[in-house]
Amino acid sequence: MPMTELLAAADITKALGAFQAPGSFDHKKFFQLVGLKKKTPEEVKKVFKILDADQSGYIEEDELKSVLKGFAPEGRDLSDSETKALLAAGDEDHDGKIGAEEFAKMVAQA
Ligand SMILES: [Ca+2]
Repeated sequence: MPMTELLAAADITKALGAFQAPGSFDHKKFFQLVGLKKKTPEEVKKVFKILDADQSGYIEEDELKSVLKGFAPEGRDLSDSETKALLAAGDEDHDGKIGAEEFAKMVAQA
C-alpha cells in the first residue's frame, strides 16, 4: 500500500521539508506534521507495516535510518545520531528495534 493512501501527500511534503537540515529531525513534530497523530490505531499499524520494509514485524536500525524514504522516495536518510536518538526514544524493551506497539506509543506521545 502506498503511504499516500494513508497520509495526505501535501502533509508528507510539508513534514519532510521541515527537517531537511542534517541533525534537525524531531520525531514528535514529524508525526504531528505528517498527520499520523490524527490517524486511528488501525491506520497507524498500516503505516508501521510500510516502514517495516522487510516485513520482519519490527523496524530495525537500518529501516529507521531510511524511515523518511518510507514516507516518500525523496526523504533523506537520517544521520547516525538521529537514528540512534529515534531508536532510543521508541525502544522501550531495549531489543534494538521498534515493534508495532512501541511505534503506536511513539505516535500517541508525539
Ligand atoms: Ca523490519
